[in-house]
Amino acid sequence: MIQREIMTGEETILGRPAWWKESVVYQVYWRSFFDTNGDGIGDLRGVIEKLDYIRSLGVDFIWLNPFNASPGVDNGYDISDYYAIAPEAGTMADFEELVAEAHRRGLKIMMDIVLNHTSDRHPWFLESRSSRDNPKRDWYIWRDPAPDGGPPTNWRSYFHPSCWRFDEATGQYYMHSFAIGQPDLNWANPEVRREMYRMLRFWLDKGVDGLRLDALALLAKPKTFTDAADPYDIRYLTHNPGLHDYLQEMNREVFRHYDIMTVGEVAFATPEKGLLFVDEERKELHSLFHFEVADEMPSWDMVRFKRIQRRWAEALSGRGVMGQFLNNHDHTRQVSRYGNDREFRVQSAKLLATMVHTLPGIPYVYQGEEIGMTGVRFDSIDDYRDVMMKSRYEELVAAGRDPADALRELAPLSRDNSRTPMQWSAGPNAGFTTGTPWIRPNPNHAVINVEAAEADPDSVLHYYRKLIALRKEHPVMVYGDFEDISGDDPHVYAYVRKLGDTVWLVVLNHSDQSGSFTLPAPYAGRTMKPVLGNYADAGEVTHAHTIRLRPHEALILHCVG
Ligand code: ISL
Ligand code: CA
Repeated sequence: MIQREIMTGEETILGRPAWWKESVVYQVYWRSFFDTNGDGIGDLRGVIEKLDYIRSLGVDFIWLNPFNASPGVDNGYDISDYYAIAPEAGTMADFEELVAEAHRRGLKIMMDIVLNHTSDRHPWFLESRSSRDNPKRDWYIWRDPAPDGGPPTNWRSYFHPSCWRFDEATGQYYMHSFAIGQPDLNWANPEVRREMYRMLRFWLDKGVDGLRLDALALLAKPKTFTDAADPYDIRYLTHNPGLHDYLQEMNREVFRHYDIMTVGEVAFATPEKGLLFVDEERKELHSLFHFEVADEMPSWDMVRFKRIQRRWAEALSGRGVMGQFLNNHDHTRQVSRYGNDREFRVQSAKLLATMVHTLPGIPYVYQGEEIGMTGVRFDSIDDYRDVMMKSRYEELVAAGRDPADALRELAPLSRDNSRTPMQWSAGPNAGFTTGTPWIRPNPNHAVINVEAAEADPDSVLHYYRKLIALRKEHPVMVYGDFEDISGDDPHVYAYVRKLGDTVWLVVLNHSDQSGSFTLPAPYAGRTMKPVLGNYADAGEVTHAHTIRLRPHEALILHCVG
């Protein structure tokens, strides 16, 4: 907890102080984290065994990707029983032990809740599809075929050319915004909403401390089911009328009765739309992830990134909170996608971390990011596992694309880049499993692994620990206001965080070349002490007007004079 005395009444960028605003979240994709029973799949007992490691990072929350019963069409985001644990993840006793053991270490557990759809094997859907007049028919989205017998609209799904699947038995189509095995729930039906709130309370009553709410922007469906002008621009599936009524009801029925943190996964959120989810006055969510970077900025573009950060800081300032992240289980590893994972991998990984942890918002660390893990390039589609990757590959090849060409195009942004096993050691299967891993490890686990990082004082891992520890003692990182003082410089990102009389300057040289930054007034000529730097010899800056920067150099400076 950050000391309070300096916070009373001060206007801060994250608004009034709250414990959850001071959090750092570590995302555990448990099926790739650590396998304890040799079946080649990570499990909850594996998370239990690694709790001391997670604790050693200094993080507050563990975000677990879904572990409910699921046929695994979309690696657990297709749930067939919200009240059961997937057998490959473990048992309810394992989950309860994980919560207890995490709490014993001062760690909180954030569950990943899939509200928009279930598995097509869920009993609710089996009932719904059994007949047109089944009481659960209206729990899902069913429509008659179009006049030509085809799908009701031309809408695509995230994974397939159409979001409609014809059901022979009842002669109607059902809607699936994602995989065919993920039928969308009908949130306009109060029975569905009531049941989902009951499910949330079940898990919160077990001691869950946070909720990551999956695909939240899709809960409300378009008012009219008519063809989209551009079926590829799937914005029409998101931010439809009624969405905020559902979230305000969810807050009234569930969230406000627990001392938790919620974070919404909100695709296609702009700062203006995002504020509607997290404005504290509106009592919906505590925080959100937007995707203006991860979904809409395919490769690094510093100027675009700066503008996105400025717009979000201005829109949310003092009113709402966002999560800061550059990768997760859906988005390839940040040092490969947005940094330099070759000759400057270590410095680049540290620079990106410094940026995520010093920009306004709650920082998220995706497993393996803390040791600078990189994306992967498998040379056969058979080595990939992700339903999104495989269905897009099939679509391209069916359209006549050369298979090798299709693979080359899809590989860089494949979600499997982030799903290869956590690299614990240089040993077999990266120390992840004694069995056959469900997905091949990245061959570079021979050099990039936790064991090697622990032994190397200059490793990315030790840097993450220092960076996260800073947050616990310096409220300026959490609550300080934010001013970008580097304009549209395409390589150097420099911004000020200020809280009371504490002034920090963060200077980042996102480039393979050396660079420099000329300090604008009133910082020119000041004396600045290094708080943290990613080159061992980061020195004091005295009466400087220009700061010289090495390739991918990151500096956090405290203005003292
Ligand atoms: O990966 C994306 C597209 O680039 C994201 O937009 C993502 O697909 C979308 O925001 C929803 O993701 C979530 O729901 C999906 C699941 O496949 C993802 O793993 C999950 O993060 C369906 O449940
Ligand atoms: Ca296992």
